[in-house]
Amino acid sequence: MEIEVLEGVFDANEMIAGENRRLLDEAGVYMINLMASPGAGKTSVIMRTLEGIQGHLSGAVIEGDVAGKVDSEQIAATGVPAVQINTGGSCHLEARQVNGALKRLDLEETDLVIVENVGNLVCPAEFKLGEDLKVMILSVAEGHDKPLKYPLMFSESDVLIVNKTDLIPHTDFDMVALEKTVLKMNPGVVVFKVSCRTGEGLQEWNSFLVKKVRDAKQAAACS
Ligand SMILES: Nc1nc2c(ncn2[C@@H]2O[C@H](COP(=O)(O)OP(=O)(O)O)[C@@H](O)[C@H]2O)c(=O)[nH]1
Ligand SMILES: [Mg+2]
Repeated sequence: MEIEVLEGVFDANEMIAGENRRLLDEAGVYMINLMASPGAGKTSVIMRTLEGIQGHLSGAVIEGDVAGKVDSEQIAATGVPAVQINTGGSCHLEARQVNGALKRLDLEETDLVIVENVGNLVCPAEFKLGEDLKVMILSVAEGHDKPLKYPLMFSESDVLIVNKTDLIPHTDFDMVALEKTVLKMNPGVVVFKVSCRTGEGLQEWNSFLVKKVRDAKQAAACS
């Protein structure tokens, strides 16, 4: 009998990410992997997105944090199903942890799963979860030079949400420079400029997401 040797942690993770993909496809669920630094506004964007998709899609959230359950409690208080994963020190979510969380959700009743990854601009980009869409958030207070320092996440993401645009007048954030740098490393990236404080730009993001989920459902129905 031939024994397959997995090439370390990434191969093993990718195999389970594939299993997650099968679970999601079977139930017709779309999943986004939301990544950003701590405090960039991941939970705020999720709350605003859940508001925006109400009446169109049914959402569920998987929360990844090193410790605590503050974010999942905030989501669950709105009535949306939320599962908390504590990584116990690890700086990213792995497919195996998301697999456990997916099995605790009623996927047949869900259109969209939003995964809030652990706050970090490095490690989450390296671990596939079985997601349809990689979305990253950069908040303006972090500075427009971040793509040059964390190129993997900016080049791997399908969508970049620039959050906290309400703070631009108080910073030296240069949106033109940011877009120029990001589009050079990732020409296909879709950029949304939003403020969870004022609501600016969120409708565009929500409409884009609803369309993505519907298009995926339609493509699955035709195949
Ligand atoms: N001014 C401003 N503050 C924001 C915005 N979005 C989030 N925040 C604040 O930023 C902090 C961190 O947000 P949170 O969503 O918890 O970030 P996370 O750690 O990435 O999940 C909170 O105090 C939010 O109220 C925004 O668009 N503008
Ligand atoms: Mg959070």
